[in-house]
Amino acid sequence: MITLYQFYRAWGLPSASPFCMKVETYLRMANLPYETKFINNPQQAPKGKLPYIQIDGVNYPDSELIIDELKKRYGDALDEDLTEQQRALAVLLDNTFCERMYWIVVYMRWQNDAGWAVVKEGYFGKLPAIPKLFVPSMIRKKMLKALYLQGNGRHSTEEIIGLGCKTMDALACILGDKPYFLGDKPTSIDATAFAFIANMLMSPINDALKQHALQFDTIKAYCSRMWDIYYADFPKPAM
Ligand SMILES: N[C@@H](CCC(=O)N[C@@H](CS)C(=O)NCC(=O)O)C(=O)O
Repeated sequence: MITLYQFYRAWGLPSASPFCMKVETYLRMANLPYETKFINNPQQAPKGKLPYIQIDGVNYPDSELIIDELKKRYGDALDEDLTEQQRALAVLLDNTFCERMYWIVVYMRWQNDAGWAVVKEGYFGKLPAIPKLFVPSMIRKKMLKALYLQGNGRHSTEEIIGLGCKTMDALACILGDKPYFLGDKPTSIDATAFAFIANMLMSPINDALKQHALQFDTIKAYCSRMWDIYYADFPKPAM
């Protein structure tokens, strides 16, 4: 049995962490039976970040390495028909979501004050009174430091929204009128794409980036389609 360790569910999403949602979506897409264990503190994870999975007592951290491991162990039926060029595009799309979009989402959640107000309540609202006094600001400080070191933390909100919209335009162009990112059939890159797109379109943070993405009917329909197929057991959040 595969055990997926991830954050507690939030905002009506399978996870407010796009990386956790990416792995859970992949498990569902690949029809791999799994159980979920929820934890609050990523310091308990092998590399201090979530998600990680456990198979036969062995831990595998990092969404990309997890999916590589799952493909190696259980086969890769989802991607078997892809051409070499499509496989290459999938790698670049994964990099775009996980390395570019992620830091834009992090900025809009932790550095932008409007996003932070929603995150503070959504992530920490249920903490007992004493930790609630210092845990949110402690973690925000850590995230702001990470953003500063990564570089996005040095930009204004307007600059970040501009960069995010540019990437969203490119993603909408690649999706085009296709039902899935690489064609008529869902492939493993859709686990990543859907996790990030849902985390932007279905989160309660109503920023300019979300408003921009919502202008693409194709992106909205994609998000809705993926939800209906893979999360029919969850109520669908509004967009
Ligand atoms: N490269 C990792 C990134 C995972 C990641 O950044 N997870 C975040 C949540 S979205 C986390 O656990 N952060 C906790 C921390 O940095 O302390 C992956 O693909 O799984």
